Amino acid sequence: MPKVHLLDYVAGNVRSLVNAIEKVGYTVEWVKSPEDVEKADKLILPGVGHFGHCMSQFSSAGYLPAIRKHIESGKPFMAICVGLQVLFEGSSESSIPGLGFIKGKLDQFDNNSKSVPHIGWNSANTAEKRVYGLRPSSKYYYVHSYKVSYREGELESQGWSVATARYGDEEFVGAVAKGNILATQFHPEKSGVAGLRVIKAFLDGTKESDAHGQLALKEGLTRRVIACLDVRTNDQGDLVVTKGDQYDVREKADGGNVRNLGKPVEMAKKYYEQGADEITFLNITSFRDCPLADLPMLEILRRTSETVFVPLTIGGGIRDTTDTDGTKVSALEIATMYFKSGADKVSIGSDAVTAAEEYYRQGKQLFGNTAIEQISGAYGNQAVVVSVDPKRVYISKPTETKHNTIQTKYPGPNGEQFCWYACTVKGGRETRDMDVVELATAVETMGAGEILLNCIDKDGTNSGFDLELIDQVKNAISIPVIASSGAGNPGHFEEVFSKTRTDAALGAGMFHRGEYTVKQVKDFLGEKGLMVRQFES
Ligand code: 1PR
Repeated sequence: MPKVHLLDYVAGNVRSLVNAIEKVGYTVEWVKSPEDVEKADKLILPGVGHFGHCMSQFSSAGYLPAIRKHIESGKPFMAICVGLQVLFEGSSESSIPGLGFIKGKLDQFDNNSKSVPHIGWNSANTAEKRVYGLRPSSKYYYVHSYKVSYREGELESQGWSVATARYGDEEFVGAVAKGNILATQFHPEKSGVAGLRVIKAFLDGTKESDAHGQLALKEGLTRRVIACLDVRTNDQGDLVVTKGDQYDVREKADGGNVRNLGKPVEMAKKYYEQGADEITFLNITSFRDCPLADLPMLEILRRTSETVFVPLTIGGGIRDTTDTDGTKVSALEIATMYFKSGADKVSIGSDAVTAAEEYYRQGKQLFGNTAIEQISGAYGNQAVVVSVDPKRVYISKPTETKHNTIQTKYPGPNGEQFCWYACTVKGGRETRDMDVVELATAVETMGAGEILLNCIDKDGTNSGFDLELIDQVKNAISIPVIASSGAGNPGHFEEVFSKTRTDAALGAGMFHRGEYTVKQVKDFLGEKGLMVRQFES
């Protein structure tokens, strides 16, 4: 198989990139030193995290002259995400200058009217030009807070072909190509078949793509639909996908066995092929075991990332811990194991609540030592999701509590008109004196990039999402929110997208029980005029 060289300098999920390269018929050779760069014919520079961190790692390892030489020699060069960013002169994210191959600087997305980071599937529109397999009708997976604003003619006058995307009222650069260089702000290795096509075109040297698909351009970020797999070991010792009713995963009859809905890897692949925009695995009983002994979840990620080319999130047990032999293991080390196995994001549940409690106890001070801060510091905010498990506490009037309350359309058992959402830990087993707004704002400050907003009252009820909860959290923070719990039919997805400002919506039981497919949800959203990405085969 022909070879491609991959620069091994960054932390993050390079496994998916390797899998994607192998999928299109190439093998990967790692570049481990500046001398190795000279051996490369085709070189790929992956990038995650922080602009300055990325540049300083390059320069301290002595890579800068070797990369310059490679690019100037005219040999094929591809850069991804922060890899694209460092080709520019600089970024407002850092005072460290970029490589300066392309004139211009990056700045942050405006978060006044939209969530930042920009996470999800957006266009890479090349107008009439045909560039490296990019199609105007396709969608690609982006995750970033900083962007190169697009100003018509500016990059073109330097000889670049430009693909653009639009987020709210901001138009930005999705990809650029010139001569031997292709750089994408999106992650082609996470962009399904559309992304694999771009990687293949680059590796095959097909700079001009086919005419296929030069049809309808649908610019903008799509509505993200996520399939979630709650995973645990059942009483027979097998790792299975399960699903609770308000977090109770045991059958009412059948001897109270753990509900077994299928095998994690197979089900993830099925949802990918139905068009799921992301897959989330939650290891729901991780608090009982030592996570390091929990190797099956690593294996699940490894195997899933071989066939599933959309982002994978893993949750459960991400916290500082002690291994069975007494060795201390940090949350960052556990997250690193997951990233190396194919995860793009980790989701933190109970530990985030503990960290937020400490944050308030210390008078809203950050010490940099929480799992959220450590992991987002090393891998970027976009890699850290906080999973929240709130449940309603009803009250007659807001003055009965110090917490952030809402007036609810759905009164409590004694006709209470108000409620607040109490945070829980250990899968809802313990309730804490902290409300969901306090938790969400604290973790946003610590560096979480996204909130997975479950709701114990709604979980498994098939009665629709808790729109009041989603509104309350969306109004408090500017990072993206994933609505979760209660989805029972495609109409519930339409409702949550049209009645709230949620950034994504997640379903579990309705997919696992085979009542609806992800495709049916997306078709329905499309019929209702909401933009979605469809699976390309
Ligand atoms: O606390 O960091 O170890 O993480 C544990 C993780 O496991 C948390 O993300 C927590 O939400 C999750 N978890 C723990 N126990 C359960 C349980 O069900 N007994 N599952 C559990 C949470 C919620 C969603 C679910 C949606 C949609 N599951 O993931 O899939 O509610 O369901 P639906 O569409 O069928 O209504 P830590």
